Amino acid sequence: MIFYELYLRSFYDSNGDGIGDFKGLEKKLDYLQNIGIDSIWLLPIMKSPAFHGYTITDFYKTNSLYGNIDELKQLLNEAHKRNIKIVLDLPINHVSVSSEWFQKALNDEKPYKNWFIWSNNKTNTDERRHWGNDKIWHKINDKYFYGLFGPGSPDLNFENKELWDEIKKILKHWLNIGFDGFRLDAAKHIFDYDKKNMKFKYQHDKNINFWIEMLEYIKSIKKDAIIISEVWDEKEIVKKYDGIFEIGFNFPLSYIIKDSIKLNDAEKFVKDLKEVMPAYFKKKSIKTKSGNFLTNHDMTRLRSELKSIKKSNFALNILLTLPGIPFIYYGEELSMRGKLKNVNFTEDGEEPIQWSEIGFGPGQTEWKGYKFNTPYSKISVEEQHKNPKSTLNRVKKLIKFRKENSWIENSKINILENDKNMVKLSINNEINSIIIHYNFKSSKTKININEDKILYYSDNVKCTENKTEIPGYSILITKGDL
Ligand code: ACG
Repeated sequence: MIFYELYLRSFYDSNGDGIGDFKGLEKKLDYLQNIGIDSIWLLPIMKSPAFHGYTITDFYKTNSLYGNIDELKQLLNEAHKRNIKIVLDLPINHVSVSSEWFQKALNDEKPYKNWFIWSNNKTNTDERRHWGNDKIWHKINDKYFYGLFGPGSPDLNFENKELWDEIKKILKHWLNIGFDGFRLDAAKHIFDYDKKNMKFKYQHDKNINFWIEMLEYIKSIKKDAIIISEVWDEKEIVKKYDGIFEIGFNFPLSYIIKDSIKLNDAEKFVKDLKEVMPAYFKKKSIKTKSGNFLTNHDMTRLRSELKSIKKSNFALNILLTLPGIPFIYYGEELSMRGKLKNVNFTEDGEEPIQWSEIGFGPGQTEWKGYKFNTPYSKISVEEQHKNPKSTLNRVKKLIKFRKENSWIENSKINILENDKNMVKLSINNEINSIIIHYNFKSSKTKININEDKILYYSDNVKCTENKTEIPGYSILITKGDL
């Protein structure tokens, strides 16, 4: 599986309003197929007043700017014809403040009033979020409500079992429309408020109980549904959720890859890799697959984070050669730029994909102006198609290799050699083996390898007798021995 995280608004516009839509994506499925993508994580597309779609006003409707249910069904159909699966992002931890549910709750209407969390005399309404220091209690009329992600998104109160049934209805609704699974937003936040002591507190056991029941329900409707969880935390917390979901985003890994490249430190890479992908170093079976990624829509884009195209291409090489499930954030295949001021302000990492060199034209989305990816800056699909050395063509070549060796997804890692600059590791299953050399240095390095053993390289290598020269920030893959 090769996943592509896709933000519809910035993808392809079919009706000239400058906003990407279902029909537009349908037109561009061939683009994704051509790169080798076989699975899409679609960021929220339900009715929402927010550009990001994470604050929902109606869980059963689509955002009309994106199209109607029939257009969505047709998109799913066309994707399935091409063997592309589409997984829906599902933010159920909270709703939009302007949703009917919350508006009715404000009027004390039942059952909605009990679907939210209200302050009482024990509440410290000045309590702050443990990251970013934002307020978590918000005043509306004469009441305070709990909204961990801000004043626009009151949290739902999952102590109330009625809501569990409502969520099941929502799950069924979207599965019946044809989605292949869900990306479960904010999975560690379902129970993050201790109502007894009126204090913020993660209750991981309760979260896990909730998700187990939801997952059983999903599987009873669609046996092979793909479930991906978002638990953004330290590895100790992520571990608590191991075995619950089929795929779990590996946040620690995303930092490790980027940091080791920044520091040119192959030793750090190896040491940390063993800690964040432990199941891939041991003989035992893997319970939750590692969802590998470099950045997502909540982060500064890869190219801006690493500040060099050589380094960001190297990171993509690592991403696509490790076991687990790789996720490419849209635009990463074009080295798009985007620097986030903070996690509450994600627009800067969600600029329109540029289809043509001039940055405007049919299909181009224009809902926001270019700040980081200006026309003629060589990030358009048109330009990159033409250039064999472009990131787009590199990614295509890399995915081709990955797909020809799809066994890598469920394989094991074995470190063979490692120093400050180089890692030599083998990737194996019972019947296959390859050896990967990662050069974390900016300059070339020589290794003892015969040309006839080479299977893949990211940048031209030079072979003389038994020696091969690998350029800086590049990889070389050779045949392994079982
Ligand atoms: C998801 C979506 C995001 C969305 C929401 C809300 C949730 O991807 O786009 O916001 O529907 C937290 C949550 C995540 C959440 C992000 C944005 N992402 O856990 O579910 O915020 C720390 C915290 C994390 C926190 C992270 C944010 O522990 O919980 O994520 O900071 O930066 C090390 C540590 C790790 C630490 C990191 C970073 O890795 O191990 O613990 O994480 O460093 O310091 C959207 C919009 C928002 C809007 C909301 C309603 O984007 O603007 O408010 O919807």
